[in-house]
Amino acid sequence: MRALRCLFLSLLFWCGVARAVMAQDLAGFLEEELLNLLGTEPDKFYTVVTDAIIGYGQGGRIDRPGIEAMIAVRLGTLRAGHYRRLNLADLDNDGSVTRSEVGTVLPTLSAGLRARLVRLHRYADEDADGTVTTQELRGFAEAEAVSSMGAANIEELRRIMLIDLDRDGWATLDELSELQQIVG
Ligand SMILES: [Ca+2]
Ligand SMILES: [Ca+2]
Repeated sequence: MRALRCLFLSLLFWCGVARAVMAQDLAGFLEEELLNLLGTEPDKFYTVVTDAIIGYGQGGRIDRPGIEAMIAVRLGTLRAGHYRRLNLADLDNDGSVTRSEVGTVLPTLSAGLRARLVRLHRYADEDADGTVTTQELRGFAEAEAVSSMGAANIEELRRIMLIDLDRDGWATLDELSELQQIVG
């Protein structure tokens, strides 16, 4: 009986050692970049990862193409909004917004929106020829979308893949829990 108890205790001890070694290996496995990322605001990053996996992943996991798709969807929504802010003045629907079209629309807008439309038109008209071409409008919408979403936030979304501890190409909720246990 005593021998059995010893065996049991010794098993418990070695299981503990094995777990500690595994945790250490995993911690060593974590890239410095990830630790830096977690260092400042780990909870914020955990939320970003959870939202991404639940919102855009499948079966509790997400891969690199899934993350790129998520970024594209978010940017697309923002781009459409910014595009619309200027495109509402494309009265002849030819894809370009001229200064004269803006002038026609202005009286129908509130004072705040009038100033905004003029400002946006001037800003989007890259070559300052008075017409915002389709190309200029698209460039403007894209730049505004990236700026709204924040280049740093986009990069943070791409860094979600750093939690892929077993390097199988999927960032999973299980790996996130594992990471939370190691890092705290
Ligand atoms: Ca037009
Ligand atoms: Ca132009």
